[in-house]
Amino acid sequence: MDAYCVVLAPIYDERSNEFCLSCDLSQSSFSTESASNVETCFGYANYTDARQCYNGNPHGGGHGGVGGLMLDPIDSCNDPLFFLHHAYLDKLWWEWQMADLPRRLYDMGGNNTASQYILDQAGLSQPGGGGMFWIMMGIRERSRR
Ligand SMILES: [Cu+2]
Repeated sequence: MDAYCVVLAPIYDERSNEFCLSCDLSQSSFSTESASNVETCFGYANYTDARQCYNGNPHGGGHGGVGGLMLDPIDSCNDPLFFLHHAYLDKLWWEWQMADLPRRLYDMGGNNTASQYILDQAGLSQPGGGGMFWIMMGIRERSRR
């Protein structure tokens, strides 16, 4: 298969000077976004269970179904499909909240940080370890160049 590069904008990327869109469509991953899975998530009554369900599938199914750049936990936001996918997840989330207002607006639980896997990919540590401060300082330094 030929590889094509779509350069969206001149952005800084430590791994290369060119940032390419890529995909590797997977029907099996897309199928995890089925209506029945979405209904299963909608059926959870508390934030912790619903969040875990939505985050697994349909969230993971959208990333995995497109593949390529959308699988990158840090850079997937550079793919325009990321915003289409996450706008849909926001819609699903709002529908879940509206099913039991106002209780679901304030229901919280679990971690309020990214998973350790995501933090590892970004070179970050859990908050409280001082790592975030130095990462933020690095971003600030980078933006001055
Ligand atoms: Cu996502």
